[in-house]
This record gives sequence, structure tokens and C-alpha cells, in this order.
Amino acid sequence: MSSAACLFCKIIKGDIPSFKLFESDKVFAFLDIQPLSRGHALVIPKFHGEKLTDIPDEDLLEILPVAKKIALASGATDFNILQNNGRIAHQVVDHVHFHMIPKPNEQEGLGISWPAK
Ligand code: D5M
Repeated sequence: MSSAACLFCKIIKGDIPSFKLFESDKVFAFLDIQPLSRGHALVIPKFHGEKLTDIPDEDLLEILPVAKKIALASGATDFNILQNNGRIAHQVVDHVHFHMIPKPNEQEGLGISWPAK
């Protein structure tokens, strides 16, 4: 799929609205529209590529620090970082994305207050 037709490229450009959490030259992060838990976020490279293997190393290097920042800002002590490649691996949107999925603490829940600072 070309970058022009890509849903997440349109979100990066602002042509489709999102709840933005973070933006830099290479990285964009926003809330997932179908959250598996409160605060479920997506961290994506601005570089358009369908799979992890399509993304230059220098762009990938900036992803995990942003996922870490957003995980910390979520207040979740427990969370999953997940990245799917290909239909068999449950990838639905063909622009590389890392899920940050907070796991609620049964006693305290999630005290999330977006946007991340
Ligand atoms: O996950 C793709 C994820 O993308 C899935 O959790 C829903 C999310 N999604 C789809 N459209 C949107 C919009 N418009 N805003 C925010 N989030 C969105 P995958 O790993 O490909 O299965």
C-alpha cells in the first residue's frame, strides 16, 4: 500500500483525527481507537513501511524510548509492548506500529491522565 493511501500516514498528517500523545521528527504516538485497556497507545515511525523489516534502523531506534515514556506517563506498572507483522500475526493496519497496552492493577486501577508530559 502506498503512503498516500495509508490510514496511519493520514493520521500523522492530521487528515484523520487522533488523540495525539507525542510527536517528534521521526515518531508519532496516539491512542488506539479500539483499546484493549484504558490508555492503550500506538507508537509509530513517521517513515511509511508495512513491516518492521521495512523500517530503517535509525527510525526504529527512536520508537522504544517513546514507548517507554508513554508507559511511564500512563502510570501503569504492568504493560505489554506488542508489534504484529503480517496477517497471520494479526496485523490489520499496514503501517508499522507498536502497541503499549497498560494492564490495570486490580487494587488501584489506572490513574491515567493524558496527554503525556
Ligand atoms: O492493530 C491495529 C490497531 O490500530 C488496532 O488496535 C486498532 C487501531 N486503529 C485502527 N484505526 C485507528 C484509528 N483511526 N485511530 C486509532 N487507532 C486505530 P494491528 O496490530 O494491526 O492488529
